[in-house]
Amino acid sequence: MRDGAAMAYQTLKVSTQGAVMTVAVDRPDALNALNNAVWEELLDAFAAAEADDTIRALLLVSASPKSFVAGADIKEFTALDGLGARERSARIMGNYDRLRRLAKPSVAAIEGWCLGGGMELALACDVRVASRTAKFGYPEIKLGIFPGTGGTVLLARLIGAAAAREICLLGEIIDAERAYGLGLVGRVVEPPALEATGRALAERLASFSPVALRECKRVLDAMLDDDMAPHRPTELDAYRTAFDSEDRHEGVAAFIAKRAPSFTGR
Ligand code: CO8
Repeated sequence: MRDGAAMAYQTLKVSTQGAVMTVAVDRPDALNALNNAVWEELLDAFAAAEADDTIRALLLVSASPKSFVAGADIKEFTALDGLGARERSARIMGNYDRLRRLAKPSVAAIEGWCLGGGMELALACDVRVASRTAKFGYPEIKLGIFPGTGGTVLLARLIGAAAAREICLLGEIIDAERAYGLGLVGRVVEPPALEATGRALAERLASFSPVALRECKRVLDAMLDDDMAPHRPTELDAYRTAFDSEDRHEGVAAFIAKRAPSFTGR
């Protein structure tokens, strides 16, 4: 791809500088929540990066200081039943796997909200750097669901079972310092330094042997895949059950109505 060129997307900002392709989800009215259209375009951008020999690293950034990605688009959940959610979750697990398994390394430079599916997107990248003002978490539990698109097991594998339990079950929003302490991000920088730090990391990766990077990632991914594969059917079935509950309908309705949910256990 031509240097400095921007690719035309409806929901993403994508550009290339040198050997680095930069991608940002760009839906400011929904804090960059991931809807179906975003996923289609992200997959297209990942495929374009994979196919282009001049691109040697991917950089995912926030399109605005307010939000990296505030999760999946909750408003799309109203039309889904448990079976539909199970199928969609399986597809989205595959999308995160695709990013994680790209032959080219990826960096997430995170500013603002990095929640739910947005945190899973960041966790699918190889390296993460956060602005001191970034905020992380899996708030799904407040919607009557849980991070059932691979995020539960992946988090436990990346930062350990005890910390993952807290994050999944409490649904708390944590700041960048705590995320660093837990190993969710590898470094934290002041907001003005984020872009340059993310780019420097991506350029550093782009300077290494693509063969060595690809093969190293293949080994790291094989380990993670072996760990996660046996749990996937359980995760998908559990997600279907949660999605079919009255509590999930209540959680989603409460979010849309901007009120606190009231859960009954049905
Ligand atoms: N989905 C849809 N719209 C959203 C989302 C979202 N995840 N997050 C924010 N928005 C919208 C709001 O509805 C609001 O829209 P409007 O102006 O039309 O009312 C606009 O963005 C701005 O948001 P707020 O007014 O709420 O902004 P605040 O600064 O007051 O609050 C928060 C910011 C705390 C980030 C708040 O917006 C929030 O809690 N967002 C939801 C976060 C969340 O729960 N994320 C997890 C989503 S579920 C998920 O990611 C699981 C993935 C699995 C998918 C599998 C499908 C089968």
